[in-house]
Amino acid sequence: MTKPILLTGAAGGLGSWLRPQLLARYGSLISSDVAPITDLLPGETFVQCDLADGVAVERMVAQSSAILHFGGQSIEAPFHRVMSANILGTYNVFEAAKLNGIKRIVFASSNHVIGFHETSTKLDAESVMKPDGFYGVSKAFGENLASLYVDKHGLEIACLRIGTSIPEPKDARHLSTWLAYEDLLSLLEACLSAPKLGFEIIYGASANDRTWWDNSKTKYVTWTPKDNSERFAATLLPNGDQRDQSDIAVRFQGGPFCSQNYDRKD
Ligand code: 15L
Repeated sequence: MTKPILLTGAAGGLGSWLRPQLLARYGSLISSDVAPITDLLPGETFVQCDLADGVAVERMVAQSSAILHFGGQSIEAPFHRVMSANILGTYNVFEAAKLNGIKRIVFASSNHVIGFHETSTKLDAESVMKPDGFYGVSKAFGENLASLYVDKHGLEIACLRIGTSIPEPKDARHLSTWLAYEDLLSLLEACLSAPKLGFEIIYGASANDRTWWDNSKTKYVTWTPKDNSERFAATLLPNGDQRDQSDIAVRFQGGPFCSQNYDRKD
């Protein structure tokens, strides 16, 4: 019998929505988080695990066939917090996969890897990284670590630069960054079912009219998002976009992550 897929970060916002969806599609799932999950579903196994604990991560990863790595710190935080949850945590997950012969990983990276690009710039998979905080740097580390594990150890890793995955866009920036939950799910399915996957970078956003991101350079995964944030535009911006375009949180793609602790003077 094939081993189940492992979902790290299963108690988080995206993890909680994904659990029943993944169970419906794949029949079984190992859900892991540092926080408890008490409403287990049929076919689901819960492993409480701190990703910074390499021994525990290895034990857990050994039970799985593929990994959806959504665990860790999901917003900006002091460096040491980000370091243990995301830098050490992601190393532990990838290393455990290597040791256990697990090839396929989907890594929940973030748009904050490229947050300091201006919103007037269109980006693709080859655009340079411009992280907008320690969190963005940790995701950039995860992407580089993925590249290493693919090139040196033959793993197959898709890095999803997720925009804003929430039920509905809530502000003007989200009209560019929104990833509808159903599109996230179809993206995960596309990554898991691609016949071959090497190192892949994919921007995780719906088919938004106002997107800044272009996925035409993806090599292995075929994915067509269906939703489009534009249907919320009239409600969110009844008088058009009146934001001050020189505001740091408006000027750069990472939005409020860019303006947080920003003290550059020139
Ligand atoms: C992220 O990476 C965060 O995990 C999420 O909470 C949002 O802030 C999102 O980026 C965003 O940029 O909107």
